[in-house]
Amino acid sequence: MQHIQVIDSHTGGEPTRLVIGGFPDLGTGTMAERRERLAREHDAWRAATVLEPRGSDVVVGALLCAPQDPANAAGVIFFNNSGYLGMCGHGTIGLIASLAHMGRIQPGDHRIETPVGTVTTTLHADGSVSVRNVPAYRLHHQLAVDVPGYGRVVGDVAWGGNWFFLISDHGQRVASDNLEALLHYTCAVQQALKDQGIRGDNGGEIDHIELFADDDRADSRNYVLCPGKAYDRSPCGTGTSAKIACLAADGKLQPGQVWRQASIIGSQFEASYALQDDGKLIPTLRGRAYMSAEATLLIDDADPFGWGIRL
Ligand code: PYC
Repeated sequence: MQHIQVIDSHTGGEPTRLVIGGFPDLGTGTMAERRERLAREHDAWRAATVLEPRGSDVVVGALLCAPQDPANAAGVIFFNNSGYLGMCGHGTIGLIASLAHMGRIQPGDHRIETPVGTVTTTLHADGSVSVRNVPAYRLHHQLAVDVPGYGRVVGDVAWGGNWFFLISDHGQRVASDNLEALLHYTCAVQQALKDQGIRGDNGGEIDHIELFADDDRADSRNYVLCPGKAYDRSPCGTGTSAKIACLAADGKLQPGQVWRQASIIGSQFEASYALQDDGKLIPTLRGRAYMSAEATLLIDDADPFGWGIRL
């Protein structure tokens, strides 16, 4: 029998399963190097943690790691039902809230190493968490892609810690009673980008598709398709970072100005940005996570689905 210790939380409805013990030792190195090792040699542990029968398509896993730089609070590797993520905004908020729940950190600033760079977080006295993300930027403005079944779709390609295709003019109803149609449309866009060889910098796959609509209680409402065909219940921290980069590039949001991004289920992140001396744009996201479970996952050697249901 294998044992994996986890803490579950959700950030704006999107779950994070923080693995605090039981995974194989990944040794030393950067989080990118350790993510590579996990994917190459121990992927079964990812699958066992987030796939059914223990997990579901919507669960994002976060492996807590010792940081490379002891001055940082922790390292983390994010993963989901289909593979590995770069950064994860809702997951970082969940990680910080979980570390606070475990009594490992107090309110204040805490630096976290991720596979795409180190982010600075703030645990606020009210329990909310701010994340100063890795630099975000827009790579392509109003790029057209031919989407079978839908025709020409125009969107921006931007980096916010993962690669996003952001579409405002989509003709879809971005509402929680229209999830099936939104999934169908965004999966078609995701596939068309892949088939037509449209990628981010360094060949990065544009695996998140983000649709926008007006919202009564926020500056915008989004629907975000994640790799693995699940939609983000939260407003998506890296997706909101990509949005901020596009708004800044269009001159529609000034440094320090607050942008309220609502998710498809109505949860919200507050976002803003600062410009570094080198001109790079650093988004900050603020949100809140709630604890939902402390558990030990069991993998029975005799269980045919013990390492997850892979279809
Ligand atoms: O919050 O950045 C995010 C995120 C990525 C995938 C799911 N959530």
